[in-house]
Amino acid sequence: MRIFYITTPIYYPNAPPHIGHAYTTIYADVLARYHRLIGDDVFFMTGNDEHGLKLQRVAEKKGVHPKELVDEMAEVYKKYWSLLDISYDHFIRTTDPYHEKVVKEAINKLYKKGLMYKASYSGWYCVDCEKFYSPGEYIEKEGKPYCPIHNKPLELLEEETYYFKLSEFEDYMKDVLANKDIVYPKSYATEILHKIEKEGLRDVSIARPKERVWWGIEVPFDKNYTVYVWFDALLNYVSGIGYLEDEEKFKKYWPNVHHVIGKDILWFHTAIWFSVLKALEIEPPKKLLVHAFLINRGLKIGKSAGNVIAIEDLIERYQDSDGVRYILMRIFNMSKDVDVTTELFDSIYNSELADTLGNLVRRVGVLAKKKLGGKIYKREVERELGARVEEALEKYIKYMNEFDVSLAINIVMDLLREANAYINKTRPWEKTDPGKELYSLLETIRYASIMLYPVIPKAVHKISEAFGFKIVNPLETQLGGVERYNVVNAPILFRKIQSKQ
Ligand code: ME8
Repeated sequence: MRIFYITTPIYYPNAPPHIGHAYTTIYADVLARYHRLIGDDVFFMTGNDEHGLKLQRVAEKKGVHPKELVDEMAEVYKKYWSLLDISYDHFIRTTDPYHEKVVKEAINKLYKKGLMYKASYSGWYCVDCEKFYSPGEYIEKEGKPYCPIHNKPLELLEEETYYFKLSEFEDYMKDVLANKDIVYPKSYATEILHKIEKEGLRDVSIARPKERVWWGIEVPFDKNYTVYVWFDALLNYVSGIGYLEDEEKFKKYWPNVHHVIGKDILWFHTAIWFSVLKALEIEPPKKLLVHAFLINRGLKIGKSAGNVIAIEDLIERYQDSDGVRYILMRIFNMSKDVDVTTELFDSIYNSELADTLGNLVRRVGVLAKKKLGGKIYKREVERELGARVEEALEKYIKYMNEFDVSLAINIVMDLLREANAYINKTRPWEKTDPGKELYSLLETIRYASIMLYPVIPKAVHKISEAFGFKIVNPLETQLGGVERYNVVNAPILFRKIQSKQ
């Protein structure tokens, strides 16, 4: 059995998740569901990044203890993920005791290896990114340094801290980025490689004085410091599968880890994460899947830009999680930012889910009941349509294995369009026994449904119940594999959206 471990970033619970977080999490969920469908042993992990100055400040502003805030927000995140039908196996929180233990042990290991030292640090900090910016990285406004992502003034910090000797990993990082096929799409690896070639790898501060940032994991060898939130957070990917606790579990999943992230956190997930792993004598991840941004009015969608689109509004507009999941996966783009507009979303929903899939299922369901009383026995599948099905499956598997969900979806949509054209051409409603046509169409719908299952699980369950087939591993079924369909109803899966807003 193949093993597939997939992670999302762990999100800052300073606010509820929005469409951008949904974009990443749904993508990871689709890959997790696909791998379960083809029989893999899957472990899918998401969670929250609960320490650090950002959370400390939000809690202070609200007048609550940060732990109270993050406890409450963990439930909020879980609620949203359940609304979106996210099938995670584990929800990790960086305040979980087993995680805190791993962070302390890991930092001790680095200290003992001589990979850390104490020195003073001064630099410009963005609290929203939880990151220092060096000159050349930040933008300037009226002579003042600003965060290029959040467009907010940076804060100047000067303090004694502990450094991690990142510079020692420069050659290692260059080699990994140039020669190992980890980062996908490859252009992101090239981008980081060029940055390292240009600027080198500088040591990074991985501790904060407690008097300033008290909301964090205490540095085990100096109680006046807390661990830098990014160092804490990255380790979730190993603590969540039993690192230093359950060696068997860790050994099983780690060699098969796939991290999904947005491009904003690429530096942390390459230069820093791969180096920390190397320092801990752990192999780099198998794959780092990086996607571009959802943007709105030219800006990355986010709380600070004030252009957030709420998940509940999307679910309401597209009636259920399936509509939202489908739209976001249909536009999913790893390399290019995608502009989010209601017109685009409505048109995908209407033309593909309502008019193409929904319409086909409804028409075939109605015909099957009317013409043959819902009982459609096995016939020879019409050759041309059957060939299209097999071709589509082959391409779908190829794209899904290459993590290209949107291309895989397009393949299925093309197949469904062919099936609609086939009905129009063969006119089964005019025949006394349209058994062959309907069986061919039902087989096409069965295959298309199974292929769409990772994206729209609820709708596919409805189809499978209405028509009487099982959602099985698409690699282990065959055309003509159903002896008899028992069509009990003709569901209306997606109601069209009429109004324009
Ligand atoms: O960075 N378009 O958490 P975060 C696409 N805690 N994706 C978007 C997006 C947008 N407009 N906005 C957010 C953190 N995302 C750290 C991670 S991991 C060890 C620690 C998604 O809450 C995208 O996946 O700021 C991005 O990388 C992530 O949310 C950032 O979430």
